[in-house]
Amino acid sequence: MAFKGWTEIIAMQVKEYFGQYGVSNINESLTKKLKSWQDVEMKIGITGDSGAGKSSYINAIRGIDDEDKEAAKTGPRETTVKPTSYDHPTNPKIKFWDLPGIGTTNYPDLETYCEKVKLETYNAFLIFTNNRFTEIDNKLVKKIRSIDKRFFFICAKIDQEVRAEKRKRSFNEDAMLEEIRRDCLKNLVDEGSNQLSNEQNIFLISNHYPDKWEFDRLTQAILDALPTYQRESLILSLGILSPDLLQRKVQVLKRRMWMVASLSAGVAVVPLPGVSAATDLVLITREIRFYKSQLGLPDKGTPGFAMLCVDTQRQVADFCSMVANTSNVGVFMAAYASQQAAEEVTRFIIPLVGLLAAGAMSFANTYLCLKHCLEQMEQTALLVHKEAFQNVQKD
Ligand SMILES: Nc1nc2c(ncn2[C@@H]2O[C@H](COP(=O)(O)OP(=O)(O)O)[C@@H](O)[C@H]2O)c(=O)[nH]1
Ligand SMILES: [Mg+2]
Repeated sequence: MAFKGWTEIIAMQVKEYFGQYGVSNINESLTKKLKSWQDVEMKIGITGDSGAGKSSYINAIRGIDDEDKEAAKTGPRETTVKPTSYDHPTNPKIKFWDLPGIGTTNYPDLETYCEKVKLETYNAFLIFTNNRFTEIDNKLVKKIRSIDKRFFFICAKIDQEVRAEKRKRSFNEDAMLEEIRRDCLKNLVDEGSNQLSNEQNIFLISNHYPDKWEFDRLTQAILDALPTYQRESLILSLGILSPDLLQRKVQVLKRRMWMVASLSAGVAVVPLPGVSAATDLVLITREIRFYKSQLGLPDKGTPGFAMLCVDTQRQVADFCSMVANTSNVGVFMAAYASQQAAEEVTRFIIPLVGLLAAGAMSFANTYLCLKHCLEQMEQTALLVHKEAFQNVQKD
């Protein structure tokens, strides 16, 4: 049966949740859970050589320009003298901490550094280098490892190095990157010459070209280093930078669907004459708008929209008009509500949560509508990303 795979998945998610929390105050607790990604706190510590591109990285990952009012100050002579935190633009609970380098006046040695910076309060560390990792970096890594935190080594400004080397007739980019990686690795050793890290933890990036080299691999690695709840929160907080991240967003959004569907079913259980259908649509419209912003579909009239080809513009415009008001979402829902599919889902849901039985049809239809909509939006978002990427390449 075509629906079996995913109906079983929702069935499991619903069962687990209801098993754990019961069904009392279900509306309140699900509404809270849907918003909870914004409440997860996280601190990413960014440290290393001055001028190595730390502040520029913070701006790049936050998706803002170096010259924005909110941006971390960057420049050849701009040095961070005390730890400064930068909020994520869409989620202020996520903080990137621009930490001063060890060996600067206020932090002459590792001991003073650890005491003032309080390493244990961070979730992960990024260590930037100008050209090679030094003994002090290695001591810091040992310390970070001893408190069981994850760390990544970053060589930024790869664009600069590639540009400089390109002048040579024998230039081979892959060989050059491999050599930089090997050189970094050679210096990442403790006093007993034991390797402190492997190649996987070294990232060659450019803050000025985040869609090239290993910027995206670094984003994925940071996400993978976090516990699930922090990972999901960060995935939803990041702007779209790559197809991989887009797919991760879709996965996280899919895991929310049953909650939205349960809320819509909950409304149906307590019928408020003339209100329940409208309330459902408000909830669903809000969620579909969330998909649209999460997947980075541009609004009509924006420069991002203008750059797309005509066919993609048409697809994006269709989504824009759909989410413009609840009645358009209602029309969309009516078109995709499938009796057969809904009955299929309903059969799974009723035995699981008796209280939801009366709203099981509403659950199924909401779920199917959201699923269909997200899948369509994902396809369009991939096109948008591809075309935006092609435009960057042309620059
Ligand atoms: N070409 C290039 N320049 C960069 C890159 N990252 C930073 N820079 C430049 O390097 C200088 C120092 O960067 P900044 O982020 O302030 O370094 P920080 O001291 O480690 O915070 C600035 O002029 C940046 O514009 C990069 O990836 N590529
Ligand atoms: Mg700086």
